[in-house]
Amino acid sequence: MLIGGARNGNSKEQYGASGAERGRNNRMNFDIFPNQPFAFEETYRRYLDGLLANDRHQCRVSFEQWLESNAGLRTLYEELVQRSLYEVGDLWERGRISVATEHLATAITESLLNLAYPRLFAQPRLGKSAIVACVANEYHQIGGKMVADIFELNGWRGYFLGANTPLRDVMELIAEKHPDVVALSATVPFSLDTLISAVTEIRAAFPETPILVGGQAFRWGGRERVEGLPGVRCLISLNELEAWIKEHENHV
Ligand code: B12
Repeated sequence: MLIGGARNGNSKEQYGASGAERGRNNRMNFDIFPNQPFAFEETYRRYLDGLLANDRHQCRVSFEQWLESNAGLRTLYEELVQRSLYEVGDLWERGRISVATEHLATAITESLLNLAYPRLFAQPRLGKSAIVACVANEYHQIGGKMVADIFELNGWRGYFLGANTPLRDVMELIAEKHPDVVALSATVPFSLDTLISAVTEIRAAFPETPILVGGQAFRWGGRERVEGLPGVRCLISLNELEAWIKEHENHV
């Protein structure tokens, strides 16, 4: 289905497996819910169909059903939201859907993420906080928002600054809030240089504050550029992030 106006994408060679393939590879093993009658795969398919048909209502129904299944917010984020957007990106890259449909899919997704909001604060507050930002000129913000939400879900305060945040503003907020960690998100590979200079400057000004970096930019290489930097951890998934949070929740 080509609805028209598909943009030119980058070549497949540049980043290996297609979004759809990555989606399949990343798919959770639904056998971990042997007693659950909930049909995750069908729900995902209906959700994706809704996104591609610009049908917010259909998406909302599937999203709410998944939310009510109690499979957990991380699963909803990774297996419904992330997987469907990777598929949308893949279809766009192959010229199968228009820019308009891709933008609508993003807008629908962002509006539905708010439905998860009441779930974020079930845990007692731990008195810890994280500042989460997408680096300057990085306009992909959904992954970063999920990162901030995972902090909230685990009892931390997650200050999310959104897309394209100037470093100066991140630094000012760090000075004001004294967070326990700073997390930076980068999606497009050309954000990596900005990310690395941001990390270097934050580290110089706040040497005691750990820094997490992550996002799709690292799918295409670049981990080696950050892993040697003092106080910096590169985490790829929300699962790795939750493990990091658990490890640090008792640190003073
Ligand atoms: C929506 C979208 C946009 C929207 C973003 C709007 C918004 N509100 O966010 C807009 C239209 C702005 C956009 C623009 C562009 N886009 Co775009 N976009 C997408 C799309 C379809 C979805 C992005 C998304 O939200 N994914 C879902 C989230 C949940 O996944 P995620 O970001 O990976 O985050 C997860 C993890 O990575 C992790 N994570 C993320 N950050 C962090 C940080 C930490 C610390 C941790 C622990 C974890 C973590 O947590 C999340 C949950 O698991 C993707 C397709 C794709 N594969 O993602 C293309 C995609 C990313 N875009 C792409 C491109 C090329 C562009 C443009 C360059 C296009 C152009 N020519 O203008 C511009 C670049 C703009 C810029 N300067 O940033 C390519 C990038 C490929 C590449 N190698 O460069 C993709 C992959 C599409 C494709 N298949 O070709 N895009």
